[in-house]
Amino acid sequence: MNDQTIDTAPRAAAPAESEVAQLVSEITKRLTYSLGKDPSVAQNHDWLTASILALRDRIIDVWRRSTKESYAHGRKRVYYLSLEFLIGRSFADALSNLQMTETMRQALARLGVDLDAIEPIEPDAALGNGGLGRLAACYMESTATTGVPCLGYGIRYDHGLFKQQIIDGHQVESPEDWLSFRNPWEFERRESAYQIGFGGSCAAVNGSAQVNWTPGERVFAVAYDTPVIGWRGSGASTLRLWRAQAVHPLHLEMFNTGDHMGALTERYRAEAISNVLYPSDTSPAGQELRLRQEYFFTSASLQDLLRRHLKQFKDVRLLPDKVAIQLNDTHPALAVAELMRLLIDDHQLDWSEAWSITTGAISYTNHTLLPEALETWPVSLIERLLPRHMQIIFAINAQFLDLVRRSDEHHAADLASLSLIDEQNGRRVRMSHLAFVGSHTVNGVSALHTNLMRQTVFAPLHKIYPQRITNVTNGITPRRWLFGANPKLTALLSDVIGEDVTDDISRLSKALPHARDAAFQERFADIRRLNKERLARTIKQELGLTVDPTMLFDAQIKRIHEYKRQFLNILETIALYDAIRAEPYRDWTPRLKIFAGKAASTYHSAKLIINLINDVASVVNNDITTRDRLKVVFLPNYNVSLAELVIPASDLSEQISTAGMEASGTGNMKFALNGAVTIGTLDGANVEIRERVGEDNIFVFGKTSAEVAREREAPRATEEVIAETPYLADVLEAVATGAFSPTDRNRYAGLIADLRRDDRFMVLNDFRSYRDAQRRVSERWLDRRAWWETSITNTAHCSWFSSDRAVGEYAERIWRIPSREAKPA
Ligand code: 26Q
Repeated sequence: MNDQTIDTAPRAAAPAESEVAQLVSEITKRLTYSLGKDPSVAQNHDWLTASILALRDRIIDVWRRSTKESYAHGRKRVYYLSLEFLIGRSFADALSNLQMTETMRQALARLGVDLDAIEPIEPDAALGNGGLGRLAACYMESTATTGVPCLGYGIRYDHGLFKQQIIDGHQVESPEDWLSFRNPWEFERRESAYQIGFGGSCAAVNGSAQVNWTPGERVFAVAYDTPVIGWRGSGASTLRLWRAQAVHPLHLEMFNTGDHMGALTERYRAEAISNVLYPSDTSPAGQELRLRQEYFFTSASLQDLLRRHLKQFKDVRLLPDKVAIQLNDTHPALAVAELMRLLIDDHQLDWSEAWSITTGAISYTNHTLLPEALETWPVSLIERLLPRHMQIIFAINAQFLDLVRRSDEHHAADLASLSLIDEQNGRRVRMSHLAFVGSHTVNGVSALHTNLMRQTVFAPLHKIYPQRITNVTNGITPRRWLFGANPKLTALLSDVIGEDVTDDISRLSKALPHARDAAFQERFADIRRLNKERLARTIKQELGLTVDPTMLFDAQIKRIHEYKRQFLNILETIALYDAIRAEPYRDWTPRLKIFAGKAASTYHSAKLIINLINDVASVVNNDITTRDRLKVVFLPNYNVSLAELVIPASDLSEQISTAGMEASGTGNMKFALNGAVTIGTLDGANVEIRERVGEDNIFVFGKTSAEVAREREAPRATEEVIAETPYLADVLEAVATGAFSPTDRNRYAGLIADLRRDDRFMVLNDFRSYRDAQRRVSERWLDRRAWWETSITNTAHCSWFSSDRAVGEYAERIWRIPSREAKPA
C-alpha cells in the first residue's frame, strides 16, 4: 500500500498553531456560554454543537459579506422555490469548504475529543425524498461557490423523510426527528413573518381588475435562515425555510370554559402545515394538506421577495430585471397565480402589466414525464381553499386559449390538450400547464428528457411556444461528492495533476494520460480498496455480515420504484446465483450486490421488491456453495450520508431504469465521478455520460426510449418473451413458487403474475440484454489493467457534471445573471 495516497483532505500546509489555539478557545467559550456546559461533563453531542457554533461564526462573516456585496451592486437575485432540500449533514461539508478540517481536528484533539467520533452524530437534514431535493441542495452550494446571489425557499418540516428499518425483510417506517437536539445552523427570524390566507370569499372592486379576497383562515409563516457556504468560503447563499404558526396559538376563552382541546385546535391545524414532508416521490399524493403546504410556502416566499425588492428598488415593474424565480417542479406552480394576485390586488397593476412581470420573472424546471406523476388538483378543491387563485387561473386560461385561437387555426383542434383545465377527469387544474404558460423558460434536466418533453407531454404547448423549452442537464457538487466523500481520491488527484483541480474541476481531464499507467492504477485501486473496507465495516455493524473487499462491489442505491427496476437487478442476481450453483468451479467474478433505498409507504409493489431483495439475500448469504462468489445486502435507511459512504466504495453503478422514464438521475454522475463504471440503459443523463466517457467505458444495454414506446404501443406476448430468454422462466418460477420465501410460498406469486400479465417496465424484455451486459462487466473485471483504465477514465471525463456548470447555464441562459465563475468545465 502506498502511503502517499492515505492522506485525508485536500489542503495546503498544516494549520497554524495560532489558529488551532484560537479555535480551542472559541469552542470552549461556546460550550460554556451558549450551551451552559462545563467541559468536564460535556458529551460528544455537546462538543458537536459547540464546534458547529464556533464554525458558524466564521460562516456568518462570509455570509454577511456576500449579502452586502450583492445589495451594494444592486445585483439580480435568484429565488429557488423548492418543497424539498435534501441536505444531509453540514458540519464536515462546511469544514471542508472552509479548509478547516485539520484545524478543527487538532483543536478538538486538544480538548480530548475525536472529530471522527462527533461528525456522525449530526443528523441528516432529510427535507426531501430523492433526486429533486438533492439537486436543490447541490445548486445552493454551487450558487454560493460561483457567486450567483441566491436564496432558496422551502418548508422547515419538523419531520423529514421517514426512517426506514428492515424487520423480517419488510420496510417499517418511523418518524424522523432531526430537530430533537435543536438545529445549531439556523436563525429564527421572527421579524420576517407573513400572513397566509386560506378559504373565505372574494368581492370585486368596482371599476378595476382588483378583487378583495377575505380569507376565512389565516396562518403565519415564520422564516428560519441557514447559510450555505461555498468552496474556500468564496461566498454564501441563504436557505430560508418557513414554519407555520397559528395567529392565535391559544384561545383563552375556550380554555377557561374547560374546552382544552378546542382551545388548541387552531394551533394544531396551522402547525400541521410544516409538520411533515410528504413521503412520496414521483406519484403525487392528492391530499388537501399538500396543497396547503404548496400555497403556504409559495405565498410566503413571494411576499418576502417582493418586500425585499421594493425596499431596494422601489418599483415593482423592475421585478424581471432584478429577480429570477425558479420553480423546482410544479410544487410551487401556484406562484404564477399568487404573483398575479399580489401585483393586481395589492399593488394595483392592471392585468397585462402584471402578466408581463410574472412571466418575465418566473421559470420552471420539469423533473418527470410519468403521467401519473404530473400534478393536478381538483378545481373544486382550489376553489374552496384559494378562491381568488381559481379566478386568476381561469382568467389566465381564457387569455391563453384566446391567443391560441387567434394565432393559428390549426391549433384549434388541440384546445382540450392545451387547456390548463383537464375536463376529462372531473375538472382538474394541470399544474404543469400553469407553470409552463406562466414562465418565460421551461427546462428539462437531461438532453433526452428535454427532447421527450417536446415530443410527448408538452408537445401541444411546445407548438405554441417553440422557443420556451430548453435543456439544462443536472449537475452535482464535486465538493460534497468527491472532495468530501472521497478525500483520499481527491488527495491522489491533487498530488498527480495539481491542487488546482479543486478550484477548477475541468482539470480532472488531466488524469486521462494516467489511466493506463500501472503505478497510478495501483494507487487508485488502493484507495478504492480502503473505501470498500470502510463500507465493509458498516455492513458488518448493520447486518452482521462479513464481506470480502476484493469482491466487485455492485451498487443500486436510490428510491425503490418499478421504473428504476431494482426488480430486474434482483432477478438477474437470482440467475447468477443459479449459474454459480450449477458450475461452482468456474472463475466467477466475485460480486457483492448492494441495494439501498426507501419505498413510498403506500407503494405496495415497491415494498414487495424490498422484501424480495431481503429474502434473496438471506438464501444467498447462507449458501456455502456461493459463499465467496456472491453476497447480497440491503442497507437500511438510505440517506445522503449513506450515499457518501457507498459511492466511493463502489466498482459498478446500476443505472438501469426503463428508457424514457428517468428524467436525468444524479446518482449516476456521483458514481462516475468517483470512478465507478456504469451499467445502464440509454436513459436520462446516462446518455450524456456515455458521450463523455466513450462507449467502451460504460456498459449499455436494453431497449432505447423509442423502442420502449413502440413495445408499449404493441406489446408482444410475455410468454413469447420469456420463452426466448434463457434462464428467465426458471427464475420467475422459483420466485413465484416460494424458493426464496419458504415460510410463505405465495408471497411473490402476485408480483410475478403481474409481470407475466403486463411487462410495462420492460423487465422481461430487457432481461437478456442486461444479463449479457453483466457478463461483459465480469469479464472486464478479470482483466485488472483494463478495469482500472475504464474506472480512471470515468473520473477523468466527468467534471462536466459539476453543478457549477449547471448553475452557470441557468445563470446565463435562464436567469440572465452573470456568475463569477464563467469557466467552462
Ligand atoms: C407531488 C405531489 C404530492 C406529493 C408528492 C409529490 C412529489 C414529490 C417529489 C412528486 C415528485 C417528487 C420528486 C421527483 C424527483 O425527485 N424527480 C427526480 O428529479 C431528479 C432531479 O432532476 C432527476 O435526476 C430524477 O431523474 C427524477 O426522477
